[in-house]
Amino acid sequence: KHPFWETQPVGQFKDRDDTSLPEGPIEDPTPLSEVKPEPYNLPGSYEWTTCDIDDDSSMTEVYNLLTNNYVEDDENMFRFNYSKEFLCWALRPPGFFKQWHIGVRVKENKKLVAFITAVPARMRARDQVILMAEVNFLCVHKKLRSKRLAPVMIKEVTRRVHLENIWQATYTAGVVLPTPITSSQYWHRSLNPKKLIDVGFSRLGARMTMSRMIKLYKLPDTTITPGFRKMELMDIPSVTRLLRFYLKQFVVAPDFDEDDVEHWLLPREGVVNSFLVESPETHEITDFCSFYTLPSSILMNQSYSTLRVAYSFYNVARKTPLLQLMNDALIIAKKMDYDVFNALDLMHNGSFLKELKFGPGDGQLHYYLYNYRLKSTLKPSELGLVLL
Ligand code: YNC
Ligand code: MG
Repeated sequence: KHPFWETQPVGQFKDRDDTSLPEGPIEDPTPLSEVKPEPYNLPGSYEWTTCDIDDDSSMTEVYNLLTNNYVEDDENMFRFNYSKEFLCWALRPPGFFKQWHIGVRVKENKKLVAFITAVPARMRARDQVILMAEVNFLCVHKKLRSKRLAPVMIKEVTRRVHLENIWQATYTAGVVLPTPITSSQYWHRSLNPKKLIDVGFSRLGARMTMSRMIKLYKLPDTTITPGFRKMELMDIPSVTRLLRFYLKQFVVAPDFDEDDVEHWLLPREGVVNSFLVESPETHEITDFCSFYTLPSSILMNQSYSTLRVAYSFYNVARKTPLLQLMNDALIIAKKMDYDVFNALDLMHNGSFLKELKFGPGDGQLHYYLYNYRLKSTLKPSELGLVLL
């Protein structure tokens, strides 16, 4: 059923109920001298390329490939439209490797037709902290699908990760592969219900009118929590402490240090937004929330070409109730003119989704580990990881 994945060190469906298998790495590392030094073979008319994210013309090639060929919803109405600024952020975290930004070109005309990336990240699984690769942006041009190019790309990124002496990876996909560590669901909170209906993102339910709908999703103009403000450079130590403390409780979560927090959570216009609560009395940082910006192209609409979408990232409510903190995040997102706010049912998100009028989306996002076995499937609430 999965001729490629069955050959890989991942949890296999046949072993699902085998509780005798130990938790941890599936295969031991091999000496670096045994890692294949040259790239895998591609079909004759294609060649490998390393995409230089710093170079504007190669960035444009990557941007165009993804804009036209990356992930769509089941009905092919929307397609992710990661911005160049977002891609620069996602692909250049602390310690990134240029050679992990991998492209495939047509030899004859040098056209970029496929892409895959990895970035390093310290990940904790129970009490083990492991340096892993986060694999993302796997994309094959629409005209080259189903030719088994994806397995070659996955093997090549694996080889380049191994060359850095890294043997585990994490990734997410909308498709079921052997074997998810958890499966989560997206929930959507309308901010601009009229546009969402006009573009076919939402539908007016029975006994619902446009004006009732607009009223239902109305939000105040200003945030409610005293001391709620944008995160700044000086907040990095407090935010790191808050986040590290919070993420401890999950079975799998990133192990963020101050450099990671600076990279992943310091606000970047049009890419990532972070807010916190500074106690007006003690000036202590008590709570934190963040969301990233990932618009979707609207594929067939006369009036609109893009959906402005905010995605919940990491949120920590220590003093402010999470419900109130996330309501403030919605208020800010609405003011910033996002059309919809998305959140997965991970971490403690399940506790506010219904009350804050998020509705369940269709389709799931499956989380995977490469070369690391967990004894059992996690509940989404046991996972403390958001991938981009
Ligand atoms: C997928 N999303 O099952 P089997 S997510 C992983 N992730 O293999 P072909 C996938 N594997 O089942 P196509 C996958 N989708 O026969 C398919 N596969 O064992 C498997 N879509 O290959 C599939 N981006 O080349 C099958 O398929 C084999 O031409 C079939 O290409 C697939 O970034 C794809 O959804 C996804 O661009 C490239 O459909 C193409 O269809 C496409 O014949 C639109 O491939 C965009 C899209 C995927 C987004 C993502 C995470 C990727 C993770 C990859 C795995 C990383 C493993 C860890 C490596 C480092 C290890 C260390 C250390
Ligand atoms: Mg293919």
